[in-house]
Amino acid sequence: DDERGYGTGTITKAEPKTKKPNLYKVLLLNDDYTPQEFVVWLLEAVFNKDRESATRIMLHVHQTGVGICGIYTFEVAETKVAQVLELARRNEHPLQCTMEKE
Ligand code: TYC
Repeated sequence: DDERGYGTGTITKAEPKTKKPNLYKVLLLNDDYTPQEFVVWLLEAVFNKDRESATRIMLHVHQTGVGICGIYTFEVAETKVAQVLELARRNEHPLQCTMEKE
């Protein structure tokens, strides 16, 4: 728009921004060695789950092999996967975590 002159500006209308971000599921994988309590603690610490949801997700992974911890934009999902792998590594657990486009 031209705010300096009269009648020379182009009239524009802002369209609402409707572009949706790509979303990614963060998946936790089962293994035979990581303690159940560590997985519950991690779901609380990294994914902001309460104890009840964390326990439900952990048991689902334990029983089926894989489960969804949450759905996030790319950078948030990447950060959470990295946090899980670093915490698992620091505690010498083989816990695996990955992300998958929705
Ligand atoms: N299967 C593990 C055990 O019996 C518990 C576990 C649950 C491990 C979920 C990983 O993502 C996982 N100690």
